Amino acid sequence: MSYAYLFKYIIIGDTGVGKSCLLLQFTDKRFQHVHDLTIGVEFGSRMVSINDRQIKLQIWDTAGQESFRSITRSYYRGAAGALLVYDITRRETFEHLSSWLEDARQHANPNMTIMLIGNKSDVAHKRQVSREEGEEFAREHGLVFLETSAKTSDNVEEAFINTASVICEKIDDGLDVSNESHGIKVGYGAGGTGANQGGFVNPGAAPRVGGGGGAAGQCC
Ligand SMILES: Nc1nc2c(ncn2[C@@H]2O[C@H](COP(=O)(O)OP(=O)(O)OP(=O)(O)O)[C@@H](O)[C@H]2O)c(=O)[nH]1
Ligand SMILES: [Mg+2]
Repeated sequence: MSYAYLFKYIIIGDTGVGKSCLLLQFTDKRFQHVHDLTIGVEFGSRMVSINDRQIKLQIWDTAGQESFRSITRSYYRGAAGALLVYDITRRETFEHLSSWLEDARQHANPNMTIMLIGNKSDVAHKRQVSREEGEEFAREHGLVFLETSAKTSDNVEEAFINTASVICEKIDDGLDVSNESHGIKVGYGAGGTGANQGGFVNPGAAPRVGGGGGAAGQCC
């Protein structure tokens, strides 16, 4: 299936916050109850439509465990968007956000759009971080913010699609799409491969995205 643009995303945040479940809900509309610890990095992709333009999202789901942190860092390069996820029922995952942001600022390109996500909104009775605190953190650090539930799918579409809309706005404002470090590839007819794909990637093999030809134009 052809696409106008491909955007590369990464999903980051502490182990167990629901990164893989968010991806699974977005690509397959399924929820997984067990914590199937991500080893290294996994990926999925899906087409979305933003103002009638087909955008392919290529999403890299990273391992939150500390021991994988150096591998995760190698995936920031060339990402157009990041979902930075914490668990609203575990305060320490919110407290670690600054350290994740520091990594992102150090290793990602400065134009990367970061969406802050407070996940597990369905278990509000165990909430340890208020919505207001999430909003405040996002405001302070210039991030977009949403609370989601990978279980009920609440706001999951919005998290991925709103991030793409912000990237589209940046393209319309003149972001250089020919610079592969921006994590954007210009489509070329039937170059896309369709929705709902996933797979496992050798943790040692850093992805290479971008460098696509074609004229830059209005995105959305
Ligand atoms: N109630 C509820 N549970 C969730 C939600 N999202 C994830 N979980 C559960 O949280 C646990 C961890 O989810 P994962 O998606 O595997 O977490 P992860 O962030 O990918 O963890 P790592 O791969 O170790 O970094 C699993 O038991 C999920 O079922 C949610 O929105 N609501
Ligand atoms: Mg995972």
